[in-house]
Amino acid sequence: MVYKALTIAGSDSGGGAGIQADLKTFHALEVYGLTVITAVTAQNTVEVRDVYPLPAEFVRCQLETVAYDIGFDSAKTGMIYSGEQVDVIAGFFYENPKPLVVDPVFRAAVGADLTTSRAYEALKRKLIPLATVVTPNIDEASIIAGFKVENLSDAVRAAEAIAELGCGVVVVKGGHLRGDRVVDVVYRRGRVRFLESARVEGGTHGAGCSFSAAITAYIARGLPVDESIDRAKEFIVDAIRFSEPVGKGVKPVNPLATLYRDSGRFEVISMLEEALARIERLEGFSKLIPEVRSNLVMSLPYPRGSEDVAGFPSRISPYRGGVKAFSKPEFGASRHLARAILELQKLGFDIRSAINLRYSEELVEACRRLGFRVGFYDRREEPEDIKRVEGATIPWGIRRAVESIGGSRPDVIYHTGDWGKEPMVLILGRDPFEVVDRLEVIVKAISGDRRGGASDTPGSYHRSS
Ligand code: PXL
Repeated sequence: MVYKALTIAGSDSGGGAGIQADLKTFHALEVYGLTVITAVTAQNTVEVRDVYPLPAEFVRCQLETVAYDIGFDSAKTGMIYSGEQVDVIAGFFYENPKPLVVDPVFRAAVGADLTTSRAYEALKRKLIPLATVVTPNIDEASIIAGFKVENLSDAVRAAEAIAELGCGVVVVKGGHLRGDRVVDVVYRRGRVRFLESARVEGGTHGAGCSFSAAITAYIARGLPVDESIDRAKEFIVDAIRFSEPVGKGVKPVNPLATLYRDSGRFEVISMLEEALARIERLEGFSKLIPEVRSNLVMSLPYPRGSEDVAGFPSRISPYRGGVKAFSKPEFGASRHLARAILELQKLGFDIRSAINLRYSEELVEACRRLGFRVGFYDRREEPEDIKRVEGATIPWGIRRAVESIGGSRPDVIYHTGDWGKEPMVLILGRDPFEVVDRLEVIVKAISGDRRGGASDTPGSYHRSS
């Protein structure tokens, strides 16, 4: 079964908004995407340099061509440049009714007009009345409703006024209102509902496009409109939170974060199992296991918290001269190591895996000699206000350790303990295989030392730049 959705929007050459955001969103939600392009923009993360609208007749041609052979279960509109284009699109949906999400797009986030005044008059009079859902932000809602929206009750009044134009549901997005929570107004036939979320840090280029595309995709898959809106909200919060810089300006949202996270689950578990097997074969490793025992962890891409980090619930223990884990890896099985790698990722490092080892000067020295970048923090220097917050110690320590090596990517981090706190060494890596590669050279170097000879492992092992 293939579900299909259509987007009618502008192309963003920067890849973050418009057609590009919509297609990523459709496919992330397992919906086949069709595209009717209204305009081509020349833009990046800093500016919209130019806009090249396509003739209304060519918009019609694209619409009729995809509808004739392929068809679609739902559609959305984004940037529509000219009044003639709106006329063509409204004419098409008047003749061929389909679930339609209208996302009014008037200005780019970087501040350029993406439409004409004749177009938004036509949008209001001809297209919005045909819409199943309309998704203005407060600026767009102000323009359509004809008064300035400054707070939540204005947003409700604006939603009411827009609904009067004849559409089904109006979602006035509250992202541009102040406050540490974001509240969207969902209005349908005299009933108001509020959709709340925490305000997340992150880039927002393409957020409106991805949100409306997600609603469209869920509708294409047959979900009721209200549930489609609720799920789209969750989807967009994740996409904003995991936005990544691609240029010097506004970060685009990341509609693929959820998909990559979900698809990484099997790989994370199987890599941990394979890496553990290598550790169990590693002669002399049991001496490196601390009192609290070792754990080996790996996070999913774009982890939300320790629930997205897998490790061994039983930990790794000395066993008959070697080592063993008496459980399979599971998500949520580590708190300490999870906090460490989550903090390292927050600092921008591609470090998704770690193991903890018993501290010794000899071990730290060996790591240095092997050319690893070794960060250090002193737990006795932990400020009182950090101590009081549950779970804050490790992130604080990780930040200190990274500072201790000038902000560069660490390969190893250690601390020498405090009252009741065992000193510990963490070996870090992109994935558990890199961690085990490092363990292998470390174990070899240490046993070489014990035999009295110098290590023959080249320092060039250290791969990160
Ligand atoms: O996010 C609104 C938007 C929609 N469509 C295109 C855009 C933008 C913002 O830049 O460029 C093509």
